[in-house]
Amino acid sequence: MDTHFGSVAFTNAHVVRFVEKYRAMCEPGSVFWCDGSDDEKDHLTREAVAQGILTPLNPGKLPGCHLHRSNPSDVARVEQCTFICTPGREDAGPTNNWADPREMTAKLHELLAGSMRGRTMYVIPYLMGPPGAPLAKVGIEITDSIYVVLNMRIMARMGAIALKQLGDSDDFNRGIHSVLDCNPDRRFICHFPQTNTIISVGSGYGGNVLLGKKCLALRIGSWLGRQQGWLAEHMLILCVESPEGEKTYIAAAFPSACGKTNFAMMIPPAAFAGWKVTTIGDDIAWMWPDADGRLRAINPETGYFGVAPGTNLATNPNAMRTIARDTIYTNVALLPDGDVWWEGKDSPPPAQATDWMGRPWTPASREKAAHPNSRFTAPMSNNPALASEAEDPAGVPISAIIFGGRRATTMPLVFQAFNWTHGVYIGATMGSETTAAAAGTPGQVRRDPMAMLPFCGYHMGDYFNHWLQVRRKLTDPPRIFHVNWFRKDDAGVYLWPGFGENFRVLKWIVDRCRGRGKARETQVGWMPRHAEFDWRGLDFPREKWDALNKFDPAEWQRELLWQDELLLKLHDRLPKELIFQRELLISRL
Ligand code: GTP
Ligand code: SPV
Ligand code: MN
Repeated sequence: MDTHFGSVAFTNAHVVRFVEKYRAMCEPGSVFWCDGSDDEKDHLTREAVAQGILTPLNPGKLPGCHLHRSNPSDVARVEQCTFICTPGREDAGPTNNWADPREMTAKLHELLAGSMRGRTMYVIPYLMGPPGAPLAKVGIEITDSIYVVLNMRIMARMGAIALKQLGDSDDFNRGIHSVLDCNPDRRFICHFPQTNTIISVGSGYGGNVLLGKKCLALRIGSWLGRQQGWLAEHMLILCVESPEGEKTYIAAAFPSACGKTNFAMMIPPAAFAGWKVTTIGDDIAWMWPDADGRLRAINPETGYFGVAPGTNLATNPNAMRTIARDTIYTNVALLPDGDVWWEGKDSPPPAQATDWMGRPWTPASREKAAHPNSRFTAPMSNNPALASEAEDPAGVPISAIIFGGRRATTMPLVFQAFNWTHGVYIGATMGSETTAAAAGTPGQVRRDPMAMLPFCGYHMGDYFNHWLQVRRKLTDPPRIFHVNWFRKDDAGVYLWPGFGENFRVLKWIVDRCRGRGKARETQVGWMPRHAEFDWRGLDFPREKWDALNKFDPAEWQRELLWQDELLLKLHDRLPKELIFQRELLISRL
């Protein structure tokens, strides 16, 4: 039995053939062809509520919002279950899990056989990127999860708009997803770049199953980008507008749960009257050299799948407004009045709540009320600071690229690379503490090159080389910077206030790009002096600044040895430019 909601016809023969193949394999009770309409959303939302997948929240406080509780064993990306399936192991490189495409396909098809009996198979056509953008891409995701359908319609342009862009073409990403029985032992997220196919089984969590996001936009995207001369990056995109109306576009790569959404939505401190920051994207950037030799960027997504803990009216007021309606909350705590709560939402904690696993919770409880990786899914159109450029198929010209990690020691607040090659080295050797966004122990410093360690769909050495090659097509390359909001003092307290105050760093970066900002040359790059920062409205003592930017030779020595671990792993495909950069850094140190 088939359900077609609106009037959208699935006439593309390649799509029909693809769906029939998996209908025969998965044997669903019915097939639901999604058109992306509001009627369809209402119908599916009612169905999800009836099945207990979503809980409606207080309609007075949070209109159109719902809570979802995931399986407690399925709360984050699982890097150990994520595979790149290329004919040769070396094409995936030593930083990815690899599997033989034929063997993995056989194993997955066996798991999928009969997996949807008595259930509905949803067919989701979606478009990544504004319609008409040169890099815009169509995907068809088959899934047996209503939660996936309802999230996908927030995160991507779904339904008729995607089918229109596709026309009769065979050029679409084929995505197959089944939750199966949500058993971690049968959890595989597999990418087949040669056939532009993704198969994900055994999970219902965001990055594992919203296949347009990390799987297509980054892993397959980076693979396509290398072939076609563009970059698919784990980056936010924002616009800084001066009181005079001068606009500067900036992209920034911070690892998962290290501050992209917050930086992309920041509000400048009150003293910077007339300055504005607007959001183009909060997680993914597709960037290409344009005919004028500038790097242009689009955000392929339409929503924010953001970290809830730590989000509040002081840290991120734009996010709080964005998630006040039409939002799906996953694994947050529920209050008796149908409101939601998480650690760091506001103080004091509620007297009682239901925790993310559905158990009674009070402030005396030892465990957290919300999962540390609890998330909101909200449409970007809710964002009061959404940039009009977010829908522009021509994208925006990028003036600066910022890399940043979560580092309690060693790394200063901000420094600028001497040039593009040095900037690529800084991005390639970046380190950051692990977070709750991926399964595993949080708080361990690891190398996370360009925040792409879990997302690069091919050999990291080739990826660095691709970055160096892109430079050749740029006559006006973006300046490259490194930031760290997370340095701590000896008592473990953050030295930098962060959030909106990060605007001071942003303004220094804009001024550097515009040839106005001052800096001194250091061993690691160009750094601002205390006097060269715009401190209006903030008294930030000189001693604290010195601690924040302290250069510790012993720490840098350890840093270099850490970097070597990665560089050695990649040695047979490591561009020689990066080896020279390492030597230059050592001689400066
Ligand atoms: P992904 O969605 O996983 O890619 O994460 P993200 O990079 O978008 O990170 P996000 O902005 O959601 O921030 C993650 C966590 O870091 C949240 O708990 C934030 O409150 C916290 N955070 C963000 N910016 C800052 C900052 O400037 N200083 C401090 N101390 N914490 C921050
Ligand atoms: C990340 O982990 O970087 C995220 C969340 O943005 S997920 O979509 O799960 O990848
Ligand atoms: Mn991310």
